[in-house]
Amino acid sequence: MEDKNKEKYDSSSIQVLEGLEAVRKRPGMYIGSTSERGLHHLVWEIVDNSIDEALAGYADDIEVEVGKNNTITVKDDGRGIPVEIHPKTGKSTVETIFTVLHAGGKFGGGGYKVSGGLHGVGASVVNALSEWLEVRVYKDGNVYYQKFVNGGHSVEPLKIIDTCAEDRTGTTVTFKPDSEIFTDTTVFNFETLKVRLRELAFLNRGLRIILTDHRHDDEKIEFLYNGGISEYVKMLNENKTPIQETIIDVNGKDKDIMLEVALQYNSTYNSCIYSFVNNITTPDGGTHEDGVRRALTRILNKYGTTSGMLKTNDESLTGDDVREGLTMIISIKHPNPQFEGQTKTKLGNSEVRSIADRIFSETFERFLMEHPEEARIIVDKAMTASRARVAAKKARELTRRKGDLDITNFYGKLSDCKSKDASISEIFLVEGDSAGGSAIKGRDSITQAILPLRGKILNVEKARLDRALSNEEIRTIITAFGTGIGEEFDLSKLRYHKIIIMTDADVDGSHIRVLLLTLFYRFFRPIVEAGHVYAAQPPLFVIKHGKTIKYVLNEQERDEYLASLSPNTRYDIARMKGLGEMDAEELNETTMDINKRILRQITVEDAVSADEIFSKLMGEEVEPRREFIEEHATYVENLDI
Ligand code: TTJ
Repeated sequence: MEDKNKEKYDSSSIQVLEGLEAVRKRPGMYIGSTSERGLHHLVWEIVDNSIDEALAGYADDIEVEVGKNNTITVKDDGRGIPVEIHPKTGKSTVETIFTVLHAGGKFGGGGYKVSGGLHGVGASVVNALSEWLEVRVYKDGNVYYQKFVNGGHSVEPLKIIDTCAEDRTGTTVTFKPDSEIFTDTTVFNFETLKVRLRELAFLNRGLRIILTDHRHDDEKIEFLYNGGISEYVKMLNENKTPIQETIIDVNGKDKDIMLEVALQYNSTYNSCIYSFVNNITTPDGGTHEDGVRRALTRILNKYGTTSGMLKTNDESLTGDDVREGLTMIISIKHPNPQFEGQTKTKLGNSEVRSIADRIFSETFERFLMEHPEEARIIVDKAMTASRARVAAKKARELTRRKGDLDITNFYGKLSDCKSKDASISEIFLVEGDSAGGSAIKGRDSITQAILPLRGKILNVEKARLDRALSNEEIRTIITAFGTGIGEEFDLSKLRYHKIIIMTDADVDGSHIRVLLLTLFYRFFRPIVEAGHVYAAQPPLFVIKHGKTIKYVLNEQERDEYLASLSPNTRYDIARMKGLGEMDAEELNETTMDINKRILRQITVEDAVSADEIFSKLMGEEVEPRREFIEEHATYVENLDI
């Protein structure tokens, strides 16, 4: 009897090993690659089984441990893999799962399987690619045990090796990846494990996942998020400034399909949307993401219109408009997901689109109705994005159209340089007509172009960026640069490699600088990044000393210069009132002459600060704006002193 069983066991083992040998021959087919990524894939394959048990409602805790020797142990408190003989293989279900290819799902008890793309190939693939693997199942007061070596060869059948508490259940698997397969590395990356396990905890509200690294002082991290994906959004917005208090949380179900969405707007201009299907990330989106995006745009337009914020003449908000500053997680659980595309990372099930749309729009619309203050902030943000988009389009059209009128106007304003060599050409953006006049007289006309900006027109205190873009002066700037704007932007067409902002060192000058930097940051960022933007540094004081005239940039220089003079030879110090006060010679001498002037190169950080300041300055209320300007006057001054 015993012998006969053993024979049967051996013959079916041979077939099984042929299957596992195929995995070892072409591991890439099963786990994508044998690089570090493939190595970690083994962990996900095993963890997915425990997650499935948790999703089915039978496990609460999952532990992942990295052993000193780069082994991995995954432990759960679920029902434990069935230990009975499986009718199809004549072996225990445990052994079947670890040795028969694609056996995973078939032995499950229904529910949502983590499967799709490369995932879900199962525990047998991990076994095939391991030097050794041990499994322990705890149930009925027994500890069942089986060990496999050299790519899935069982040492002996599943057997009871110990007793345990009657009520203890669960599965524990330990494996050591085979260094003959993973030739790049067999070292696990703690950060990689941490990020994905944390993500799994976010995606599965209430699930506790503990990660321990025995290689490094037994470092231990526990992930448990009762708030689920809304805690994920909170983390993603941690280093940003949310513009609304609430993290909007949507939860709904349609037949077997469950949808969860969490979102919150922040003050940036980017959107950060992550979507998942059965815990698997779908970087190419798909029908779940389409449905939610569509609903978001539609509902915000509807709310904008009914609340009266969007006027009949206003353009509708586009998808891009409503996604500016949006952080959003979309997670669906689907019993039968169909993945599309080259990399199988896009959800294809067409019924999901309308289900996601309906569930999301119902809750989101109710949220807006019940939180009018937050609704106003969101719609307002999207409307600002919309205006900027419309203005950018207008500006694009303007720079594209070489209409006669514009050109006449253009050359009326710009005193261009004679050189056509951009690398030696400079353009000075000069505050005020009178300083502009002096600059034109004092320049080197071969290499220096002058564009006077009229302070009054440019008074940015009230000008929002979109209105600023319809401003003549700014349109002239855009035309002068020659690069185009937005999608048509081409840095190689830049006509001047130095763009020099020349404004007074006072509050008005600061305003103009802030507006210009914001404009550059939003519409010509590569110009800033490439280091083409500079601030001129006009002197703040003039000191007359006998026949000598000395210009100094700031108080410190003034004091140092004065200290260098003998006390009885000091006389006549004057504070420069502004650029307009200097004649052509003075302006050339102090601010423009390449051999004498000091320029400050504007960095992206300067432009970012300017953008932040500008955003604050955009507010409708006059008083807070004034306060802000006064409060930050020194800072704004520091921008180029
Ligand atoms: C399947 O349905 C019947 C009761 O047991 C269910 C089951 O297999 N649960 C289960 C499997 N819990 N945990 C696992 C599991 C855990 C690890 C770490 C590895 C594998 C391959 C399975």
